[in-house]
Amino acid sequence: MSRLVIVANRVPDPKEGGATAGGLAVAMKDALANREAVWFGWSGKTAAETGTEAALARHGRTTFATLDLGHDDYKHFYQGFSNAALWPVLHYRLGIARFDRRDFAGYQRTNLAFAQALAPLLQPDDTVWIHDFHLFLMAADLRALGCKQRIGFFLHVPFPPRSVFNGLPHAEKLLEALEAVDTIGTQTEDDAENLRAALIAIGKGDVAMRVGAFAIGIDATGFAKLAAQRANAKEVVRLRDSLGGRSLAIGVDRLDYTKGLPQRIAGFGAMLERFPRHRGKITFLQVAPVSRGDVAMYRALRRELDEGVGRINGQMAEPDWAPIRYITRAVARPTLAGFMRMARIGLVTPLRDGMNLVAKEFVAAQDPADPGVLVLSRFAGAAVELDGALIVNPLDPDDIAEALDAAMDMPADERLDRWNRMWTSVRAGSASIWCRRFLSALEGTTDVADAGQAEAQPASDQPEKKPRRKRAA
Ligand code: ADQ
Repeated sequence: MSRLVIVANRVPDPKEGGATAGGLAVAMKDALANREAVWFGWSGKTAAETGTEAALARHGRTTFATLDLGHDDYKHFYQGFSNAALWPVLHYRLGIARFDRRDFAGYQRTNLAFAQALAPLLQPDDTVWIHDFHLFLMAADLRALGCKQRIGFFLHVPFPPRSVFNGLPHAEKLLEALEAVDTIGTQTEDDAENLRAALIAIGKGDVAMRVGAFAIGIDATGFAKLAAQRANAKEVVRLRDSLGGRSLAIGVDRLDYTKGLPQRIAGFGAMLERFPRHRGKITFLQVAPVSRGDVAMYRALRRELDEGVGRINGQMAEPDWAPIRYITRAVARPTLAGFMRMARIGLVTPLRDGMNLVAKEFVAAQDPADPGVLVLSRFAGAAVELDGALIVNPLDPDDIAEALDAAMDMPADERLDRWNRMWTSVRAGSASIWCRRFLSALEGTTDVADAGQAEAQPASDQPEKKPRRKRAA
């Protein structure tokens, strides 16, 4: 079997065998176990200049190939164009995006530097799979360097309607670069349709035919097992004891403005205001470790949350009960799994999210005999599959409040019925199935339109069947 070359902005730590890269490493686990692979990308370190030759480290059948980022590229490629411009625009937040031509130049330079460092490592029959919004241009750079391998591109975040995307200066350049890609994946059919429309509008109808929806999943049974094992772990028992018999609602997110955290806090406050019988009966634990702390928007978000939590706790707390507990430190994954299993309610209310794996993890973590209720944003990709959740508009605190009220009062048979539906779909769309589907579309064993179909998606959400483009010779 040919080698698989994974390209992502971040590369897991080879010393830990890839265990630290979160969702993507989990999703790639089976594929990496079965074939020779290279995982290529940024080391996570900065240096005077971006590296020209990748540092190589071997672990099992995988070679980890990493480059340090130069200080200038870190500023313009990573903090600038990727995180301050593309990230908000792709999440429909044109108004808070910050553009600077030097940032776009840094983005072009870094995509090219990645391509130049990867090209010499490639073998003729490798399959190259590029991940996410940091690397829109890289496939075109590889082609310009003469690379003929199959190249796939998967966008983990949403793709907005083209009227929003076109607000981004240089939007057309990013779309044009996708010409170099053989199979283009998005999380949902809505994202795929938006991307197809943007491509068709610039005369790239043939490229639009290579776009398909491939909903990412989790290692469902693995996470369920982890949660069951941790149900009585020390930290979990400590949390349970501290609740004094009250119900737990839990939120687990990176501290990011797309995750809807201030609105969620306001929704929880609105629930206590409007349904006072729940006061003193429920505690909300929000775990949100700081990410991208050096980007100004993120510092402002942190202040806003500190104030929001402080205000509600100040108004509502009793000497023996604080309604909200808020942790900005990282909590270990196994412990989080145990916390999720204990929770009566999972609050997952992003303003926009490609998929949102936390929603699926919450479902997997539940005790099948007494499952909790998921309150889920209609704007998370996961909402397409998880129709057993209480679906809310995250911008409306009253909607969140009403869903929390319904979740608190939900009888056991309804909780069971909703959870069973969600668990069936989380299992059917596991991470390894996602990986297989995408690779079979890219490697030519399935039509892109068929390969993206998840069993759990309603028939109306299926992409129209489109012919697959043959790879350039
Ligand atoms: P993220 O925006 O990072 O990912 P998400 O899918 O929710 O969002 O989380 C990824 C992983 O990080 C999950 O496994 C989760 O458990 C873990 N995680 C999140 N918060 C954590 C916390 N506080 N402590 C410890 N672990 C935490 C991007 C896109 C998503 C898409 C994924 C995968 O933005 O829409 O679902 O990629 O494609």
